[in-house]
Amino acid sequence: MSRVTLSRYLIEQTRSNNTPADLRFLIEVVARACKEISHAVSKGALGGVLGSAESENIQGEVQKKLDVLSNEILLEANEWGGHLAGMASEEMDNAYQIPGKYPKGAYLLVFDPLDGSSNIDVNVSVGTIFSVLRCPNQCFSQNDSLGEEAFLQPGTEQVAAGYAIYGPQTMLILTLGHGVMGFTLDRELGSFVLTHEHLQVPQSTAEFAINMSNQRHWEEPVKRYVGELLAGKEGPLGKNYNMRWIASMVADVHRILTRGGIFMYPRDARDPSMPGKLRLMYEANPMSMIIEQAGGAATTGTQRILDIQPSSLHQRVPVFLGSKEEVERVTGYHQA
Ligand code: P6P
Repeated sequence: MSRVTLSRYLIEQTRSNNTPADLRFLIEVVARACKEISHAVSKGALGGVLGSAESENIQGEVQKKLDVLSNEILLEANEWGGHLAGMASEEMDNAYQIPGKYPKGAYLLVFDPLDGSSNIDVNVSVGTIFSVLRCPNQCFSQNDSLGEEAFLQPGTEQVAAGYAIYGPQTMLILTLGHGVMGFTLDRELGSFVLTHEHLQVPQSTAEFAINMSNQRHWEEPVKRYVGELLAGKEGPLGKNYNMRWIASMVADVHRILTRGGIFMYPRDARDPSMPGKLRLMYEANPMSMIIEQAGGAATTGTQRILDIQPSSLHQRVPVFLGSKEEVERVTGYHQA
C-alpha cells in the first residue's frame, strides 16, 4: 500500500469531510513545528537545551530551556500564516497577539508546547499537546488586541485536537472530529506517515495510572476506587490490575489510547484552592476530545470535561479519562 503522508490524509479529509483549507494548513504548520521540537528534544545534552531556563511560568513552575524553545518554535511557525486570530500557551500569561504585519485568520491555537518537561533531563518521553478552536464573532476582523474571553469555549467547540509524542518514535496523534489517526515520523522522508487508523480505546481494562504518592490527600470516592483496584481478584472488581505512572500526560494517555487504561489526576487536599493539577484548555480538553473520539470517556469525576464552560485560560480541573467502563465506575462513586 502506498504510504499516506499527513499532507495526503488532510487533502483526502478535505474531500470527504469538507475540512477547510486553512484548517488543513494549520495542522500542517503545527506538525512541522513538532518535527522541529522533536529534533531539539532528541539532541539532549548535545544541544545545550537541557536544564532550567532560570524563569517561571504563570503556573509558578520553573521553565526548562526546552519549554521556552518549544513555545517559541510554535509561535514563530504559526504567527505569519494568516490562519490564526491568536494563540495561547501554558508558557505565556496572556493570549498571544498576531503581529500587525501579518493577516489574521479564523482559528485559535492553544497548546502546551512541551508537556512532561520534568522528564526531559532524565530522557523520558515528553510531548506537545494542541487544541484548535474557531475565533468567535469574527474576532479576527477586530484590530484591537484579542482578549482571553475569545478562548474561553467549552471543549465541545474544538474543531481539532492532537499531540506529538517524542519517544522511541516521534508520533502525531490527530483528530478532526472524525476519529483518531496516528502518524509516525519517517525521519528519512521528513514526513509524518499514517500508521494507525481510527484508534480505539478498549472499553474495559486492567491497568490504571495515578500518582500513588498523593493517596492520603485524595477525596473519598478516589480512595474507594483505587482501593478496589488494589484489592484485585479478591476484591469487589474481581480482577487484578496493573499500574503505570510515567508522569508525562502525553506518554500515559498514548499508552491508554493504544492498549486501554484509566488515567487519573484528581483534586487533592494538598492545595484546596487548586481543583487538580492539569490545565483544562491545553491538557484536559484536547486529550478528552481525542479519548472520546476513540470511544473512551473523560470526566472531572462529576461532569464531562468537554462540557465545562472555562472561566480562565489557565484553570485546572480534575481528570479521569480512558476506558469507558472504568471512567464511568469512578465517576459513579463521586455521585454516591
Ligand atoms: P506529578 C507534567 O508536569 C504534568 O503536567 C503531566 O504531564 C503529568 O501527567 C503530571 O504533570 C505529573 O504530575 O504530580 O505526578 O509529577
